[in-house]
Amino acid sequence: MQKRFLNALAYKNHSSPPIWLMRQAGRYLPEFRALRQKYSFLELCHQPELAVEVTQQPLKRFGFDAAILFSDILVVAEALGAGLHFKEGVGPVIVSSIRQASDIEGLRHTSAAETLGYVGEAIRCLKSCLEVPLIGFCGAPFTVAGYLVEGGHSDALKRTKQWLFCEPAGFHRLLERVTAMTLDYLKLQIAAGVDAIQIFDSWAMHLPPAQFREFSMPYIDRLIREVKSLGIPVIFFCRGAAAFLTTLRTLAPTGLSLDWGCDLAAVVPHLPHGMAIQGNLDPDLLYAPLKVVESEISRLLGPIKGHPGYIFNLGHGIKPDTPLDAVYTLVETVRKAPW
Ligand code: 1CP
Repeated sequence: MQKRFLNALAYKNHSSPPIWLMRQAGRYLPEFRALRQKYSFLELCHQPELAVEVTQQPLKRFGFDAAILFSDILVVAEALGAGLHFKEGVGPVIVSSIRQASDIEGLRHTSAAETLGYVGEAIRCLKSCLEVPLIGFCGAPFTVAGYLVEGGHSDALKRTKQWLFCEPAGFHRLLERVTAMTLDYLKLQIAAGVDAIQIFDSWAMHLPPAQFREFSMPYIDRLIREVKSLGIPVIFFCRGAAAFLTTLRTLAPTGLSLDWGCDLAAVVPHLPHGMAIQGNLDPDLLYAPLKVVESEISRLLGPIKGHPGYIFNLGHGIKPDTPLDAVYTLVETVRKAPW
């Protein structure tokens, strides 16, 4: 297995930075859209042979240094029995949203082995054929709870914030349930063979720092400790990290993935020694002329040149209408960057 990505997580990469992209498997790829003509998004997740094929699509095209399992953070909500479907042109929809503490009783008591075994199957199959490390993942409990409460995408998490401000104890109970299921799910992924885990706190930026410390951090901390105790490196992606930097120092992920709102060069000197860093090109940059793509990548990489724990990535998921030319240019520019 080619190990540049794992070497960077271990702070031991001495060649040009490894590269993978958040949401690298997905709608910007014509081969993904072709499969989506035949199967729904959840069918692609649920059928291991299809999830394996989709996971490999971006590797075949771009030769990334890591694969990320094709799935979604919301399969945990589905496993909990909340009901999940993806509406064309809208996104995820939770069938029975959780609006108050009494709704938590309606969630299913189950194990990951019982409800998410198909993910383990896809991982085992991928491990037998991949030539690069495989990243497993989950949503941060706060982000998954946010989807459960809102019932789908939300611009401001109004109901979730109303709940946590008005009745914090009840909201913590929901976070406990999601965390327990998520832990079980991560253990299943690790037992099946993933080489690293990434935790996505995509909705952290809706919380003020004090509430991030109370409602997101302790649960993430638990996930990080557990994954590390199993000998697997863990990356934490925190959207809105700039607002939480001092607080984030108290977490100990193997690597921190920054969103595009952070100044990477300014953040790095303040990270604990040995913490890997991932990010953080603005995905919208990929709409720019290719010359601009090249120069902005050089601008990002200049100050971090030679860093043994740096992993190139975007600062959030790649957008569905991203031109493929820009992705080819991106990969080539990172690979050729002086290091
Ligand atoms: O074809 C389609 O219509 C489905 C589009 C799609 C895809 C390709 C969704 C629906 N999810 C995914 C895959 C996915 N989601 C992966 C696969 C691996 C890869 O990265 O290649 C991963 C890691 C995710 C993670 C995910 N899902 C996050 C965290 C990362 C982020 O973008 O912040 C979130 C928030 C979701 C929820 C979700 N699932 C799908 C959509 C469109 C959304 C976002 C909805 C919203 O805007 O709230």
